[in-house]
Amino acid sequence: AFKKTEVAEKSSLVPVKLLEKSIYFDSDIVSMKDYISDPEKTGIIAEFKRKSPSKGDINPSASVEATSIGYMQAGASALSILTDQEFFGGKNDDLISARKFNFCPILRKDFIIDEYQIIEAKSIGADCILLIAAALEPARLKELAKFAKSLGMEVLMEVHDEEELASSVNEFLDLVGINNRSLKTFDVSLQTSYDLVGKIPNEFVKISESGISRPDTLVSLKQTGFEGFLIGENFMKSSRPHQAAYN
Ligand code: IGP
Repeated sequence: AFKKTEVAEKSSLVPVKLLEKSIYFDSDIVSMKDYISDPEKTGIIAEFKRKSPSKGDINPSASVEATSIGYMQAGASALSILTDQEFFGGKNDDLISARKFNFCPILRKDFIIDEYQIIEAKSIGADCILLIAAALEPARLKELAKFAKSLGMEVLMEVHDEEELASSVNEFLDLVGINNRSLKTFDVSLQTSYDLVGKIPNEFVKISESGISRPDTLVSLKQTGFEGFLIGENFMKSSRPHQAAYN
């Protein structure tokens, strides 16, 4: 099952055998699917990122501890922690820190293309991984989703158009996210969510991602059938991101 992970043995990456010794590796996850579909909760997945390719620096000195604890106190249902260094200024230690201080579902937000990254995600305490349809062949996406499920994790698949949704949907997913931001042009249009929500099969929890900045937007997305709302920049651009989440 770990066929693609031999690369780890040859490089500076932590060997799989060590990752599997992490206390989180054999622990049960906290279900993002359950938390997001709980009608008593807000459905907000609050994201921690220091910068982004579309905006550059957003909040380079933000503290992941204060922000993640504050997000949860403000009523978020789950956390999304960027671990990609190059484009988002994140690191695995950010997720490890968020995990230490919060009992809630945590999404590892990164560009996952290999089983190794899924083992790593589990070992640092993530509950859910992101798979981006635009970055993976449908058959490969399904293989990675199946692998994540075999480790007891949940899977959020992200799509940006109807074609990606139709070709990549598979039985190993838990949540389907509609990204309102095009990864090619960075243009944001909430219309993407309104257009695609009805096309997501009902067995998946429906998430609207990116460009959400107003309470009334959230209300109307909810009315069209979304249960989860992934919000990053709008919170992170504040000097105290968790206080922005209160408002
Ligand atoms: C959050 P925003 O506009 O609220 O900061 O968006 C999230 O949707 C965005 O960060 C995101 C993302 C991604 C980041 C969506 N898909 C894939 C990295 C990789």
